[in-house]
Parts: sequence; C-alpha cells; structure tokens
Amino acid sequence: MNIQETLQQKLGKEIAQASNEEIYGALLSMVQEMAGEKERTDSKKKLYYISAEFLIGKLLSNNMINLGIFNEVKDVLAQNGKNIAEIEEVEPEPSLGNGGLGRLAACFLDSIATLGLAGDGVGLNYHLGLFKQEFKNNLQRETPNPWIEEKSWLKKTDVVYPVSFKGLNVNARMYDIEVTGYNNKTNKLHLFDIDSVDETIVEDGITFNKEDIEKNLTLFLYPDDSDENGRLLRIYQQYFMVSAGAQLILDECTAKGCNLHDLSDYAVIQINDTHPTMVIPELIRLLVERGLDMDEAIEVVSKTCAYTNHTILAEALEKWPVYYLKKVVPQLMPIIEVLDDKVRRKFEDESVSIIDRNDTVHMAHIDIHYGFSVNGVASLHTEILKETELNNFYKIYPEKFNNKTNGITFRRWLLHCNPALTELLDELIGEGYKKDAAELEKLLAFKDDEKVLDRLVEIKHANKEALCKYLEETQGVKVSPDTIFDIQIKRLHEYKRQQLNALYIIDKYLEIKAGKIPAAPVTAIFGAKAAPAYVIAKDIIHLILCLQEIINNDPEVSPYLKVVMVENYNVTKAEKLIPACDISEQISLASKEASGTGNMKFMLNGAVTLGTEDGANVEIHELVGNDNIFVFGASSDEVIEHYAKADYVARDFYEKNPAIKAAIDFITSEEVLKVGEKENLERLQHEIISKDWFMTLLDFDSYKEKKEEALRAYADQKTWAKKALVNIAKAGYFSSDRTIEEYNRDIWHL
Ligand code: 26V
Repeated sequence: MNIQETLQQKLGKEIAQASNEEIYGALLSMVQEMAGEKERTDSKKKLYYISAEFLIGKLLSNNMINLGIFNEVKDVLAQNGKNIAEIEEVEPEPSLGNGGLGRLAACFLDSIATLGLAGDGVGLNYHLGLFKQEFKNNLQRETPNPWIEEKSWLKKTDVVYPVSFKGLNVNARMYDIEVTGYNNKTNKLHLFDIDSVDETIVEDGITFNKEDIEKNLTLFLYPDDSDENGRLLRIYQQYFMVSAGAQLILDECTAKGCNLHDLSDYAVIQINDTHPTMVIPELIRLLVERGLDMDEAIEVVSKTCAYTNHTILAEALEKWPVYYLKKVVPQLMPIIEVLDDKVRRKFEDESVSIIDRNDTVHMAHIDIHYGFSVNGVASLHTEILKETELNNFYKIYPEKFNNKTNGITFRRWLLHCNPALTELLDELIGEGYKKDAAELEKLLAFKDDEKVLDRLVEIKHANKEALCKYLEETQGVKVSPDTIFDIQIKRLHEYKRQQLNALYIIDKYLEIKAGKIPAAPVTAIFGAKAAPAYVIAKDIIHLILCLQEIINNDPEVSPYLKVVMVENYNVTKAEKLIPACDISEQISLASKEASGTGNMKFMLNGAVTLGTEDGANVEIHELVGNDNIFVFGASSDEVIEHYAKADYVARDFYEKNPAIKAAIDFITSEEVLKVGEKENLERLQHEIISKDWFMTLLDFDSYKEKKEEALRAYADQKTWAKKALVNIAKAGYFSSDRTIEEYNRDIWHL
C-alpha cells in the first residue's frame, strides 16, 4: 500500500476531506507502525544514556525524515490541498528539558540510532514538562505544559518495577518512544512514570502540594526547589528514575546471558550530569541483593558507569544533605558511606571526599571516583575542569579525563529546519554530507561564486520573511526582514548575559534619541525561560519586555531598532528562529558556558557569531578563522584570575564610564517605570551595580565595539554572504554523529 492509500484507510475518508488534526493522527499512527517494523539495533553490549532531560521536540517530521518518507508525504498532502507545515502545528511539543543538556541528549539519541549503535535513553515521563511561559504585564508567568494526548508517541508497556522510598512503595511503569535513525535501525527512549500521578492537583500556575508524592512525582521537570519539600521531591524523582533504570538494565543484561559479574561486558551507562548519579549506589545495592559481595559490586559498577559534566557553575553541582537522603532513600546511605570510607582511606585530601564535614553528599564526587570516564563537553571546558575546577581529581585520575566536544543532529537542525539551504547544498555538493558531515567543506569551492553567494542571501531573506510572518501571527509583532536579525536564544541565566545585550540596546536607544542614527536597522530578538525561583533572571526578562514596549512604540527609534522577546521559547521556535538569523549572540562570560550548542546550530544555518572566547565558540573561532566571526571580551584566564583575586568591582565601571552609567540609570528611569515594576527594576539595577557576578560591565565596551563592527560589516552583502558560506562549510565538525563516534571510540566501545 502506498502512502496515499495508507492514510486514506486510516482516515476512513479522502485526505482532502480530513481536518489537519485527523491527518496528524493518521500520520502519527502510520509512522509509529513503520518505526515499529524497522530493525532494532542489536549487540551484546548496549549503552544506556540516563538523563533527567530529553528535549526531543516535535517528532512527526523528524521521524518522517529519518524513515525517508518526508518528501513523499509532503507531496501527497500538497496534491490533496494540505500543507505539511500546518499539520506540524497540530503536534504538541513536549517540554522534557530545560536547555542545552536536554537537547544534547535528544541529538545524541538521533545520532546513536543513525550510526546503528545499540543505545537507549532512560528518563522520566513528566506530564506537564518544565512549564509553559506566558507574558503578562511584561512579566513571566508559568503555567503547565501538558503534552500527552489521546494519540501520542508514547507507548505504554507492561514493564513495571517496584521502587521503595522510606515509608512508601510505588511502581514505575515504562513508556517507550521509538528513536528512528536516519536511514538506519531504531532504538528506544524509555520514560518511567507512576500510574497514580494526578494533574488535577496543580492550581494557580504551577503550584501543587509538594508532599503528595504519589500524585506529584512525575508532574514537572525541576519543580521549584526553593523550599525543602521541593528539594526532597527532586530526590524522589531522581531515585525513581535511577532505580527503575537500574532494574531495567540488570533485566536486559541477564536476559542476554550476563551473570552480573560481567555486567560491564553487557552495559555501559552514561550519566548525564549529576541528576542520575544515584544510579551508582543503587546498582551496587541491587548487585549485592543479587548475591555479589560489596567490593565486587563496587568494582563492577565502576567499570560500567561514565560521567559527563555539563557545567562549572558551583550552584549547579549538586550536593544533597545526608539528612535528605536518609529521609527519602535511607537504603542508599550505608552504601554511600562505604564509598566515602574507601575514598577517605585512599586519599588524604579532604576536598575529594564524598560526604563532607557538613554532612553533605557531593554527587559529582561519586561519579568521578566510581565511574571510569569523566568528560567535559568542549575543549576549553575540559581544560578548565582539569586545571581548575576538578584539578584535585585530575591529579588522582588523569586517565579518566577526556573531552567530547558537543554536536547537533543535522537532520533536525539543517534538513528539517532549513529545506531551502538543504536543497542548495544538495545541488552544489551532492548529498554525501547527510551521512558524512565533513563533506560540507566542499562548499568552500564556491566561496567566490557570486551566484552561489546571491542564493545564500536570497535563502536567508526568505527565511527572515517566514519568521516575520510567524511572529506577526503568533505574537502580533511587526518586524521587517530588511533589518539585521540579531538573535539570542537560550536559558535565561546571568552568566549567559542577556543583560549585557539589554544594556547595549538601551545604549543604542539613547544614542538614537540623541540624534545619532545607526547605519543599519537592527531587530534584536530574544527567547528565554527563567527558572521560576530565579528572581534576577525573571527581572532581566522583565527589563527586556519593558524595552520591547518602549522601543517598538517609539516612532523616533523603531525605524532603526526593534526588540522582540519570543514567548515560550522552545525547540519548535528555535527551528524557525535559527534559519532566519544574521548575528548569533554567544556572549557568556568566558569560562562559564561549558559548550553551547545553539552556537553550532546558528553557524550551520549561515549566521555569523558575535561571541566571547568561551565554550565551543573557541572551536568555532579556530575553524572559521578571524574573518568569519566577531570575538570580544575578557579571556577565560583573565576571568578566572579576577575571581581568584576578587578584584572585579562593578561599581567602578558604573562610576567611571558615562555610557555604562547612562544605560544602567535608564533601567529605573521614568520611561521604564511607566511600563514596568519598580521593585523588579530597582532590584536588577542594584544587582548590576553592586554585584554583577558575571562581569557584564567589564565587557561592555568591547561588546559594543565588536557589535558595531559586525553591523557595519553586514552592509557589504557579498562579503557577509562569504562569511555565512564559510560558517556553513566548517560546521561539519559539530555534527553529533562525530561526537557520538568519539564517545563510542573512547568510552562506550559498542
Ligand atoms: C541548571 C538549572 C538552572 C535552573 C533550574 C534548573 C536547572 C537544572 C539544571 C541545570 C544544569 C544545567 C546544565 C546544562 O544544561 N548545561 C549545559 O549543557 C550543554 C550541553 O552540554 C552545554 O552546551 C551548555 O553550555 C551547558 O550550560
């Protein structure tokens, strides 16, 4: 049966007569069946990628691309008067992640299947996701993001594992999502859930009773942890995930003939940041229960687990009070104590212990001592781990440390999100780059080809037009595709410095008001969610929304400058924003952004980076060369030195630099107070002047200078298009296929 017939049979009517919702449902079930019939990867040893987040995005088109039917379906629909883009809109987007770490996990699953490797994801089935962001009165408001509908990619299984907490026994049920590889076999994403979860306990935004574990366990990702019950709930979630995951792993391995002594021949577990760290003591506990002695169990687990670090921010390195663990998972404490004891007997250095003097358990320390590999996610990041943050561990275990520079799947971040560019590439360099991303370099042969450069400009312009239409339809904002699209989209965090971009915008606004007309009009676009309990992050969103209102409504300024804060930034929105970008803002304080992956997506779609020497920006810089990137700001060495000497004083910059002073003063000016909240604006202003923990003011001048240089360079469209071309051509290195090949070569050995 061909696609047209299959769809009509599922619909029970002509495609032309069906609604978009009905067509979506029919396509979903057709794709589910096709994926289910595909061959599964199979090998003695299997990878388990265990992660609190899998930011998978919408799946319909992605799966159709990977199954090789996307174009055919698109054509069949078009012949029947239906538009694939409208059908994509029907699919709800799961928000099972926060940012880079979760999206990386999703890209990795795609590449693992594409390379034909046996590797499944293990995580949690959060019914309401992270949260949905709404703007009201220029403030962020959080509401639930339900995504599980009657028809869904989730397949309920009969696999159920018991999980015990202190005073509470529950069952973890496994749901599966098919992971299709591009023209290859399939794997699975296993998401555990509790049958008794109850969405109706959520009221007034995202508040709910944090103590009712049976009803709330899998409601939200990262429930508010500003109080103790919130932190305890996170421990409940983490243990639920790892205990079910560990039982699944042992079951699957034993079914393949593993006798548990040889577990590491059957399984390798990649621990994605510290959220799944309890899998180590839990596996040890289960192995002992199944007859191994403690020492051997520890040894077996240590040969099976590998850890990836995704951040050097101290506050993100998880530490749990012993008292919390005793309250939720007392069965793990005797094991963690043995692990700590062994470390203490071997090493005198107090800083590498697992349980510190304050009776706090350092999760990353468990991973490093009792895992066989520790990796950072970009070369600068790994160097900083080795030389600074984890130096004491590096001295003990130099052989464990390795770098795996992040990557992105080109199926979603090029083929799907930018079909026009994909078509041009097919025509110019053939389709080989789709399986071997390094072949993108062939594009360099067209660096001086005027016709090719013109087409790149045309494609970018068409993508900008499409984004304008979308922004007008969804948010009612009008922007012109003939302005420079300058985009910063990522989690809201002070270290990422959205506030630096905002200060630049204020500076520009004041200049225009003073009669200094910019050479080229700019549209500054932001997208970011702030963690609900992160007060200053929410204040920064408030400032940006206020600026949007003031600037866009000012007839003197808006012809030259507009501000757009995209509501509820998510994977789907990223897919529309990235292909339309001219300037990619990657302006974190050097040393703080472990890698970044948005930077790679922008580059692949022909945007030019304006960035600091941080994370993977460093590698982008090396690849494209000085002419094709705009780099500014203090180096990571300088920043690390400032922290060590504690000699950075924001107030000095405020007092001595008139442009900085004017921009900061503007935050609480009458104009802004007219549209904003005094309390929030004053708090933010005070934070920047008296703390500025991420040294925004230190880099203000060099940021402004570089940005102006980039805006001037844009005027010469030919030269700019050449920069875009070089960026695309050099992006092959950032394919997650390359990253996964390295993980497999150095760590997993599948
Ligand atoms: C941070 C936060 C902050 C607010 C509330 C909840 C929460 C939960 C977890 C985290 C840790 C974030 C770790 C993370 O996402 N790291 C990112 O990982 C990317 C993939 O390796 C990397 O590209 C980014 O640079 C890094 O920030």
